[in-house]
Amino acid sequence: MALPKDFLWGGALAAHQFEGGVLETSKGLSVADVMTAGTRDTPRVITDGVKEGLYYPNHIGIDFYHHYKEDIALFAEMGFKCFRTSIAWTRIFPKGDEELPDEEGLKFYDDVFDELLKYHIEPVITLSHFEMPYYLAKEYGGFLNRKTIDFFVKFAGVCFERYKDKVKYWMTFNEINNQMNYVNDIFGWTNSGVHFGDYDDPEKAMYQCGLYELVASAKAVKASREINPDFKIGNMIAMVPYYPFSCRPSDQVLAQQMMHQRYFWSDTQVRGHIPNYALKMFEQKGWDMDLTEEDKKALEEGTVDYIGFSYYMTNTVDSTAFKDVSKSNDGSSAHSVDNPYIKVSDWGWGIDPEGLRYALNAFYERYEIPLFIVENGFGAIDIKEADGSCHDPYRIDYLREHIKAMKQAVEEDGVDLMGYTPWGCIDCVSFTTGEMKKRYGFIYVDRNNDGSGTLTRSKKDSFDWYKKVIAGNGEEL
Ligand code: P53
Repeated sequence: MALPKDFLWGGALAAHQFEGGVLETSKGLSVADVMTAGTRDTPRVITDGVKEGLYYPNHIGIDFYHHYKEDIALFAEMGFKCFRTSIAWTRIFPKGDEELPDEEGLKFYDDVFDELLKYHIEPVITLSHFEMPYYLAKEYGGFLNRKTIDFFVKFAGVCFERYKDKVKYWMTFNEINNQMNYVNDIFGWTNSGVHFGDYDDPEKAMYQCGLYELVASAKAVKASREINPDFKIGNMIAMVPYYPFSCRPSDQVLAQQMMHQRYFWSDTQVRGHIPNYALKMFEQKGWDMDLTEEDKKALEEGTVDYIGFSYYMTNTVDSTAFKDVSKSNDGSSAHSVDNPYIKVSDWGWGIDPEGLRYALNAFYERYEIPLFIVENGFGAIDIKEADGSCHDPYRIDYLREHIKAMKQAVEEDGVDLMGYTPWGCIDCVSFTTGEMKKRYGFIYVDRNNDGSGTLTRSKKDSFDWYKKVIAGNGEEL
């Protein structure tokens, strides 16, 4: 028993977290470019434009913009079969509503994809990974404005056309379900360019954005097939399964209901219509949502080929508990409690490898379409020694256990899995905190929270370990 021969081993990143090349290029500002750095306990601040004197870690990232050849050579050395990244929307349409795309931005991705293909590394591309144009957020109200559907579909179409012979694997919106936590401002901002708290009914605003984004996603899927029928195009869900805290029936029902926070999105994107539990909820709340007959037709015509998902942790819910989630970034809810059976990372994210087998089965039982684990990983504080080495056995342990669980799902449970791309394969800026010290990479980057450091790259112990894992197609862990 083994993984398929063509299993896509690789690594994942997102443009805004590692590219840099923000201020000195033709790139426009994205919603991520106006976010300052925070910590586990201090939220990142979203500023009104870029303010003098404040520090924005994404402006430099790890400067992949100028280091891409060196970085891709290191990915190739590990034996990557694929590399997942995003196309920064603002390199292609700096403001978002332009008539014509920007050639300098388009050329940058031609260069990156050519460099990957030189080593036979397949690009796996997310179209929108928390980096929509700031201008669209500010001037149009982001995805709460129906016009943004067309801006996105146009951007997607330009990418499909330009890169149709270089990129086969695509995803529409990264972790489209994050905004379900509409009380923590960064999720609505990065998913949709909206501050939900500004609206009388933030939950309704969130669902309206969600509907428009689902329509935009479906229209992009349909357009992609017309451009190249060989494309494989998926959605992307942050899969943080909810476990019931106990066998108390109300905990079971609660966990089942809460899973709608994940499934609302995948149900629509895989089945091509809004699930009945959501329609019933809109009706019960008395919400008159804007979803036309034409939109419904678009949803039906734009179902995805596969489900891409991130898996970092599970979350446990107790029907008798209640907590404030306005600062939580761990997929938790008002009913979340500690799970006594699992440990947590330094950032409070639960470490639950078996949960990955659970997540794979949950998706596969429900939809029976191919799955792709496009993020998984361990954010930790790493120490680079004086001799340049970095010993990260905790990361190797984390990944080994998750790969074992993934193999069980494939080899014993029959899940159809396309590949595995651990998150932040080279250190990058943390999304939720904006820190550099929350590191995920196999490759260490000398850059610190305050922006100091030489940007030099070096291999961690996990580099050689992962190289061996790929070479043995997951048999040598
Ligand atoms: P950082 C919550 C739960 C699962 C995945 O996060 C999540 C989140 C936060 O939304 O996000 C993904 O860097 C996201 C990446 C991000 C990665 O998790 O805060 O797709 O952009 O970097 C890790 O440790």
